[in-house]
Amino acid sequence: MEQKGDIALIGLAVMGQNLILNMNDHGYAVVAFNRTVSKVDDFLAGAARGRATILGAHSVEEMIGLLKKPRKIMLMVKAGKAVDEFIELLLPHLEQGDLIIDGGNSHFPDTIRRTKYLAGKGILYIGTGVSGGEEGARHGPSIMPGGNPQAWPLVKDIFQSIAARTADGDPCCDWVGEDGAGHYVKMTHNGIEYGDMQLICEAYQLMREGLGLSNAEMHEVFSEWNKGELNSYLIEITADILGFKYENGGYVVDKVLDTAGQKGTGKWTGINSFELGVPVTLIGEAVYARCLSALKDERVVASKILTGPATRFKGDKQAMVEDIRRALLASKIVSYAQGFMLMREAAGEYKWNLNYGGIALMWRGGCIIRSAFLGKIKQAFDKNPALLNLLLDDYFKGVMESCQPAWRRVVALAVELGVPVPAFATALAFYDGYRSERLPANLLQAQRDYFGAHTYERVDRPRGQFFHTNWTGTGGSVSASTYTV
Ligand code: 2AM
Repeated sequence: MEQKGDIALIGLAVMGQNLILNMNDHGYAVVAFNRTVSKVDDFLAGAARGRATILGAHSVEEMIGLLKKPRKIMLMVKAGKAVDEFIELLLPHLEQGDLIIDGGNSHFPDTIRRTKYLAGKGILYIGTGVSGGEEGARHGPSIMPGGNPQAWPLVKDIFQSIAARTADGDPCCDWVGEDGAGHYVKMTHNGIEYGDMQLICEAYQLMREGLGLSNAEMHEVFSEWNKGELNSYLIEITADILGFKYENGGYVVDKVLDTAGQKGTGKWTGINSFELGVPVTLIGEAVYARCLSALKDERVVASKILTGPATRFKGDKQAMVEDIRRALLASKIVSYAQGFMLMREAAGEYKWNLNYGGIALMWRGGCIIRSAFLGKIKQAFDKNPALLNLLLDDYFKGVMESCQPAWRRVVALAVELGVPVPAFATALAFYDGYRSERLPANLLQAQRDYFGAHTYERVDRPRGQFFHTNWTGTGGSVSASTYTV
């Protein structure tokens, strides 16, 4: 009997190829296809050489014929138009109950739209986040699938077998939720990744510019940090980078131009946080920090015109390095707290039933933000699935308390020295705002009522009753009734 594939994968760039090899290692027969068909033969003769259960297809028809039913077809193509185009190419060949999976970095509204569109045609759809880069795809990524719930049993075994595993053996893959939930959680993951990277960069900048530490010294510091609470992939690679030299000497990191690129997932997280009204300030600052870094030419001009303080650090460097570690940890807790606040709001808005402990577990291994810390977040949500905010969990509250004095010293020092620490500072401002029973929004509401008769609620009256004051004696006592916040 002709060999048939358990699943097909379209898109033979490195991520696609590596996912195929990973699935094949776990005993699945995979059909490989690509828009540029020559890449199929290149793959079969190259990375897939000698693997009898990786089957090449040279047309959509051939690929369909090589699949067991119900057919499962995974797209690993460029996000956007390419996904819609492939869906249309596949549709005439599919039967009710077949499944299309999009494993690219699609924007979640597209995934919501596609899930609904295909459900109307009796075709199942999954949009899944896949994180971990090329290495992850090959040996164990974090996989965050969402879409049509009926589709999950069809690929659960495949996905969970190829995913990364935690030290306890749990797969870093579980069902996230309906329609766009998987891609939403992946987007939030990427936003948090932006935040984590920015925090590490601020710690580096403070140690370098503020304390005058060398790359070799910072390599040691990050290696040390990686042994404790901050243990994570990003701290680990930072230590590596700071120790990495060209063959003829000289540190690579010192030669890298200081302008950041971005592909847009951090920006999407920021935009969505505005839309949902959730103060995800740290990711926002991380995106803006990349934008500011990209203004290299302007900064070069400004650096010759604008001045800063002449202050030098004169204290105990070793003690300040420990303070910076604590500032990083506390800021990171705020960032994750904000990320989970965002997902909670999104779950309400888009009608998803998200499992927050499950999400922390999916991020625990395989992906770029993998860390020991996510194990603690998982524990917090296991203890209390309805936890209002991570900061209110006993463990995290304790860490915040022990880090707080150091965190304030670090932000104060950065301000004194003129070293920009937007993420450290915004995290601290959020913490102080979140723990404030009273904020100055009383004055803000008064201003709004003063110039626009937007009305205000009163501290001594039930919520929902609105008042207007005739502040100037000429504005009248009629409020602006059509205004909604
Ligand atoms: P290609 O090899 O034919 O360029 C990553 O770019 C993957 O997405 C590649 O497999 C690439 O196919 C595919 N891809 C990019 N744009 C595409 C499009 N518009 N239609 C189909 N596949 C596309």
